[in-house]
Amino acid sequence: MYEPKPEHKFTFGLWTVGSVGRDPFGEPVRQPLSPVELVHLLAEVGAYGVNFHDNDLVPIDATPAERDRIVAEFKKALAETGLVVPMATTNLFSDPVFKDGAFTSNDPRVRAYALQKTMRAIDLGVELGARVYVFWGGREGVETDAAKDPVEAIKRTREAMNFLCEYVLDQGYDLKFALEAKPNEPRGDIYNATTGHMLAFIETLDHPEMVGVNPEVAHEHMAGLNFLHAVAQAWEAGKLFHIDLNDQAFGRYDQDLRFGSHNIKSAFFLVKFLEDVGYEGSRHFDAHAYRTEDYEGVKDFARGCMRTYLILKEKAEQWNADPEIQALLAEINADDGSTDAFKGAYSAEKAAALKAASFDRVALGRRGLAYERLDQLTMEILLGVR
Ligand code: DIG
Ligand code: MN
Ligand code: MN
Repeated sequence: MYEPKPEHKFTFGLWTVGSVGRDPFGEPVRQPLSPVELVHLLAEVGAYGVNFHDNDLVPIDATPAERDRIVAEFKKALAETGLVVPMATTNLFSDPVFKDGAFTSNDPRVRAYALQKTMRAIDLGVELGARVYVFWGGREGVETDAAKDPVEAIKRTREAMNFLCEYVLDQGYDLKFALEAKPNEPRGDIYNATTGHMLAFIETLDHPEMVGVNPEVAHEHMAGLNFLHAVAQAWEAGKLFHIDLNDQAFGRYDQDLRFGSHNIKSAFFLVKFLEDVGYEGSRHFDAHAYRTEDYEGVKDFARGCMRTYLILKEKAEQWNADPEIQALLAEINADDGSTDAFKGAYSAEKAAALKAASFDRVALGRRGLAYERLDQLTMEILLGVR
């Protein structure tokens, strides 16, 4: 029961199970594992795929010969384990050169270097089979708005994304871009702070059809938002190109907790949505184990992400099949047909008929909607007593 299989498309970044447990107030607690060792660890726990930032795999100062050796060894581990690489991304946030951002840096040389680094990282990702390329602008922000004009920052980001879309087209790569929002941390405020901001920004690009979003649970929660609503809006717009699953207490720093370990109810409605709509992308866990853990604990973390997803998937099937829940939903959404004449596209006749129509406002306001019963039934499924 709840054993991960390839068709579940569970993926992890090298940086997730490879996290050595460093935090702003503490040194690493785990010895680093090589990308090859991490691929074997992910295979052992039953993952489908592995993702990476360029420098998770190839150190930023590696020579071309070292790069080729590392890539060859990584490919060998992928072949041995059967793991695939659905997504790749660029580290444009760790090296000091990006301390004031990459694409939005005030230094044009840094902006140019960021483009060069990203093109090379895209080449590497495509070489390893990636079809989705994530952009998380962790340093694209400010601590003081004295430093940068936010309009200029938007224009620089747009220029970079347009350039890179043209690069992908020029190279003939089968690659889609997924933009990941976060409201803050490590910068005081990060531009394009939520998935909603990203959806608006995408429409201003030269090739919006190539660009979607990669919403992350923790990041929308940090903004105090309902993650399901962000995902649903992205899906409805045809822009849910990838997703970062984890968990997060509201009002905290980016915890990147094991999926479903903090907000079971919101995780349930998210899994139900992804399964109900037939989302076919990766279920990517951008999370890491508690700093207290050794590598056996890291495996527990990875297994827990996948098990919880599968348990909630089964709960969603139970919810969809529950006769009392379905009867309540039918009652709640009943339509007596009395407004059919007003539905659909506007017409002057419809407007005139609607303006002349009469409604029993008081009676409509008195109607009880049974959401308490509906939610209690949901909770009882989640609590395992139904
Ligand atoms: C952080 O949430 C970011 C980075 O880990 C990475 O660039 C992206 C990919 O999932 N998520
Ligand atoms: Mn995060
Ligand atoms: Mn993420």
